[in-house]
Amino acid sequence: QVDESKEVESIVPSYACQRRTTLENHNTVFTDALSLLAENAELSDEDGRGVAFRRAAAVLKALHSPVTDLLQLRGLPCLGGHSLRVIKDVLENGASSEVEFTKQSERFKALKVLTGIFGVGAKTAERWIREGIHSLPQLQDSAHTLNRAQQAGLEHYDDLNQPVTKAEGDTIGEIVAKAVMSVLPGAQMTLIGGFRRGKLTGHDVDFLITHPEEGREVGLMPKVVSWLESKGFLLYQKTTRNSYLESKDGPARPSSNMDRFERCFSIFKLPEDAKQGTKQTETLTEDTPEDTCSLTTPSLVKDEGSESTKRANLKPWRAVRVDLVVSPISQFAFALLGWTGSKLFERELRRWAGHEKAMSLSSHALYDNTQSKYLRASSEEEIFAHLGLEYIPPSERNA
Ligand code: DCP
Ligand code: MG
Repeated sequence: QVDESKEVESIVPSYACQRRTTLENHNTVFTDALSLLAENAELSDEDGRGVAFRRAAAVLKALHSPVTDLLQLRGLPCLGGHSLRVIKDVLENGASSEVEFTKQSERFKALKVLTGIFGVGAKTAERWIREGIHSLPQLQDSAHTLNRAQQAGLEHYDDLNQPVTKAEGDTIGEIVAKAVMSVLPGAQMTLIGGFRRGKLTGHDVDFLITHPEEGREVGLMPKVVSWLESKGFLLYQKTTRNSYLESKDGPARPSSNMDRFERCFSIFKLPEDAKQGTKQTETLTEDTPEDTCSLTTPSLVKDEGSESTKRANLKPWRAVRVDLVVSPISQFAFALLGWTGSKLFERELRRWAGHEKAMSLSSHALYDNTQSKYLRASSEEEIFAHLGLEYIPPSERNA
């Protein structure tokens, strides 16, 4: 029996970054349940519990067949008592009573609605709920002043809560690529996040921009943003600076060199016609959709993101969350690995590095604490090799 469990464990190693997890999930009934409990824990400021559920779900995602009996789970890592109870409940009753209870709870529903607003995190939602705010109309009627991000989030609530398709992501990619090439010929842009892992939909579109010549990327982000803004493609943007500067003899710490812009959180205005195909994008890129602004219906939130409301809007564009990241070429491989995800895969990579290799991994660098030095890499493959891990391609990082 000992041998048997050893065998199972060798099939499913305990760190998600040691496993190949494709999008083909044979156990969605269990992973959906565990993910919902993870989400509820994260929204309730219980990150430890959240991670435990995420890890359990990830183990089931890595299995090659559906679980039909608890005995099949013997020897598998990361399945704690709580997760096993949930799985057992689903096996025996078709659903988990805890999950059903959570889904129905006013608190969870309110947390979901409020954190569904771009710019609203769990803490803010929690504060509002304590004041009796459970819905968007209640929030609008309240005296709360929303920040710029939250205002934009509220205004585009329905669009931003509708999944982004790969086709929409590709169209946005063409527009961003055009912006990048216009302001810095020779710069390179890569699709990152869920779409790089092969997902068909996502909550946003993520891009990484660099230039093969170190330093040429400095100042690039504001130029890209200005270009997009001048063409009317941005409904909202917030650019944050890169505060990272590698020091020769110590771990990464924030620098005073604040002239490298690094990240832009934006809400893109994607013309409907552009979604049809790539042909029309060209025209739309030249021809700003500025004049269509007036068709925005600010009443979206007041009631009812119902289908009929959406149809009645007839606005010829939709809002899409887009994240842009600029990295110097020397950090590109780390940025690429760090921004491809999944979130759990990233977390597990960093945990592996720290706990198993005495290294610190970030989206900027890999530091070896034993040798007291940074380990360079110009590809993801090299980083996996530094970490003593078998290379896992993006499509198999869907933990
Ligand atoms: N990321 C991270 N830590 C953060 C933000 C992002 O590790 N604080 C990484 C992991 C994510 C990737 O960046 O996979 C992109 O972030 P998203 O939130 O966009 O996640 P995905 O693209 O994976 O999911 P979705 O398809 O829903 O956009
Ligand atoms: Mg994403």
